[in-house]
Amino acid sequence: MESKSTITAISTAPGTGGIAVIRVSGEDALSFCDAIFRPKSKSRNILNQSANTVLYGSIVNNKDEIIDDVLVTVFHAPHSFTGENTVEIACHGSIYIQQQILQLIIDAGCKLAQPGEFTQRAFLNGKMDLSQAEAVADLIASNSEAAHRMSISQMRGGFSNELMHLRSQLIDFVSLIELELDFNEEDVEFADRNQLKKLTTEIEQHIAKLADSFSVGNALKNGIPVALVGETNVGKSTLLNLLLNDEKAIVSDIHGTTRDVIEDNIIIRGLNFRFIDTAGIRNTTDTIENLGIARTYKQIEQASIVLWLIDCTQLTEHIEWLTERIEKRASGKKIILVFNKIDLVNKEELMVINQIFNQYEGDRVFISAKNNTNSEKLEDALLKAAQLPNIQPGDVVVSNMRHYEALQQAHSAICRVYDGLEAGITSDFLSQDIRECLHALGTITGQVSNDEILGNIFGKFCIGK
Ligand SMILES: Nc1nc2c(ncn2[C@@H]2O[C@H](COP(=O)(O)OP(=O)(O)OP(=O)(O)O)[C@@H](O)[C@H]2O)c(=O)[nH]1
Ligand SMILES: [Mg+2]
Repeated sequence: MESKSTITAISTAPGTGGIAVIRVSGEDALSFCDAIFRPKSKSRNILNQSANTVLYGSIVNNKDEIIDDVLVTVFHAPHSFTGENTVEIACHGSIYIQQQILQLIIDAGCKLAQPGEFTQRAFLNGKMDLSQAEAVADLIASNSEAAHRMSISQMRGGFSNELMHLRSQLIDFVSLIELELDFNEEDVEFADRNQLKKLTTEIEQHIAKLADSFSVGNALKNGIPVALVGETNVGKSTLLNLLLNDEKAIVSDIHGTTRDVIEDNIIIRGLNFRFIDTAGIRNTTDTIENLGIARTYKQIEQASIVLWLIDCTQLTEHIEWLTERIEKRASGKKIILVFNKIDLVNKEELMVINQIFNQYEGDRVFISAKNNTNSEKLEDALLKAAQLPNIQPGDVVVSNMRHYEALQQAHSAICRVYDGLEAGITSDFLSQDIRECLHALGTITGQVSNDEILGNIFGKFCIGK
């Protein structure tokens, strides 16, 4: 990447809006913008404007025609998001105006920014570390209170501070161990092994706690996976459509309508759930349907919550057969029994079907997916089953797979250090494992990175971010 070149992009969402913002960053940002800007007050221009202030004027083309009246905000390096000279032009949000202004800036010699290039520059210029830069993307994508809290805490450096603390402990540790290497001949031990074991345990626990938070972080970010399962025709797809408020899945009274997995996210009372409709479980010789049922089993295994739907009008004769198939795969997960089609049965019939599942302890809800009866109760049960800790502002929760994998590597390295101390291995081997732990943690914050890693991370951003 040529970090010296000046880049530009429309930073607001594509399309028409009240206003749009075009960002220009790099050494020549001020002069490129000054060339197309006519200030309202003749005595002022972008070049002599003080930093962090706003200037009112017009953007004009090379025929001196006015394109739009705009506000420009001027930032001087290093006090900007990217750490470079930056101008943000706020114009009226017509797509035509945005494109015209962008074109004029490019004609002045500016380059169109690559996806994520502004944030990448912020990282390369030391304005933030890699995990904070990644949090910018998460913050933009956050669609629930919890996801927002996680990403804002990460962007503001909550996670980075914890990693910095761990790294400094490890660096002290490794320096001490490596000092011993210098006196190898004399067989000295500067560092008290018991104290080192204590420190290693502390570091190990800290890393484990961060890694463990991923299950919560991942669920909050990508949605808590909820599988809708049961026999054919019990109303799984009807319930999915009701929850999503969309005719996403085909509903019919033909048994075995759904063959494939159909899924979508929905926020319920601030929590992100991922609902997964599946093929109904039954004994069938249909090859395609059996492939679908195999997928259902896989979804049960991957879900956190299983909604087991039962048709109140059809007392299944294969309860044991079915129970075995669902329970075997759902062990350790929250199962909610959902008795559907209560509009078709009376109270006595409902009691009978309820009793059939008496031996069953899980939560139960009685609904009519077709008539939207008791969906609030189902939501209550889902929220109770989700049992995610309440994320408080400032809590550090790992939600990024790359960070999680790095933490796992760091964890196994620090465990090796502990085992090494127990076994009394020599300092050179200890130092190798501590350095590996440091390396893994360094990949999260970007102290250790390469173009491939950066390309992977920033390539997934949108242009203009
Ligand atoms: N009366 C009534 N009918 C319902 C209710 N829920 C679903 N149905 C009907 O039951 C039939 C089957 O519904 P689906 O949602 O396709 O059932 P499914 O469980 O997805 O079935 P498969 O995809 O075949 O496994 C349809 O005719 C629905 O209209 C309900 O609460 N009350
Ligand atoms: Mg279906």
